[in-house]
Amino acid sequence: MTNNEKKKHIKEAELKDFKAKIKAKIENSNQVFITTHKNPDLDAIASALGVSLIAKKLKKKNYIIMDDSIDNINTGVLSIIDAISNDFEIITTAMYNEIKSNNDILFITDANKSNLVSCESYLQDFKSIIIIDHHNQDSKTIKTFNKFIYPGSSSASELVTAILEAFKINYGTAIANYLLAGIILDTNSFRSETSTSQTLTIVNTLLDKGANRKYADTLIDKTFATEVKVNDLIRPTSFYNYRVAICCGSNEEKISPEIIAKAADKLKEFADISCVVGRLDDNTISVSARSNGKIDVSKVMQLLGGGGDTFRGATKIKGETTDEVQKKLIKILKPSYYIEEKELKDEKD
Ligand SMILES: [Mn+2]
Repeated sequence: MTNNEKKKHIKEAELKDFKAKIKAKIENSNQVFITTHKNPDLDAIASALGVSLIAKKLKKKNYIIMDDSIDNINTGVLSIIDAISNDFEIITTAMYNEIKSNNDILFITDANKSNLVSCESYLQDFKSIIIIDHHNQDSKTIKTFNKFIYPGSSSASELVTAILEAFKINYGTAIANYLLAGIILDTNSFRSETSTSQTLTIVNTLLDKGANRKYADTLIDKTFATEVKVNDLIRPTSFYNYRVAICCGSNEEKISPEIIAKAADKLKEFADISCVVGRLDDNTISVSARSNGKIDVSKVMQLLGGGGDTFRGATKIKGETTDEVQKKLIKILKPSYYIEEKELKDEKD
């Protein structure tokens, strides 16, 4: 395999096959539903909108299912939802329940695990489930033959843009901006190892459609207040062997998952692997982890009940303190763990 091939995740033939498959599935369905992960970010909403465009092109009635309450949705995603509300239909699972038929299909973007999507308890309703995602698969991955999953890819937005191109769908500046924002967010402004030559080719396509890097950037929460919170959170970070950065937030103070994720992104610039632990609510601790690829961070998060891909991972842990979670992380990230894979399994028992 040449270096250039290695940096391309989607093969032309696979894209062509997938396009033919979903075209047939959409055409043979009654209605198309689209969902993404709970607490949607820019990549989630942009990729879901992209799939909606495909269904529209094939003249099929389609809806995006989203159960998150407005107060939990971040400002960038909220401004997109406001802007598109006349052209796309976003519904809750309760509304889905009213309109479902026995010949509907479901697309899931930016997630592949049942526990991450709002319509988890309705998955058996659908005639087909089609997943478009860039996260690793594990035991919770929804079982379906219709998967377009490339864990080495930057984002669901990158994958969906490639599919939109395959369908030769014409879309305007707004959607191009949202997809670009999804890619910028998930690559931490092209700093991540997952931003490949293919990512940049896709970005070119979006720029040709009128996307504007500066505008896309404004959708990403970069307020001064956020920056201060991220900096406060990472102050007590400790560095361990093999350039491991572990940051343990306060056990008393609640902090948003976005801040925890941003802190992990920021710390990764100074380490091979970064893990940030913070309290989400009275009962839940959240961990975000990032890696430059030397260590598969999804394996680390799996040991704590979570998942992700080589470069990004996360988990939520109930009934523990931030300190207890930090101690577990320190233990897991001992260099010996990566010398003896076996030890990983032993520790888990
Ligand atoms: Mn994503």
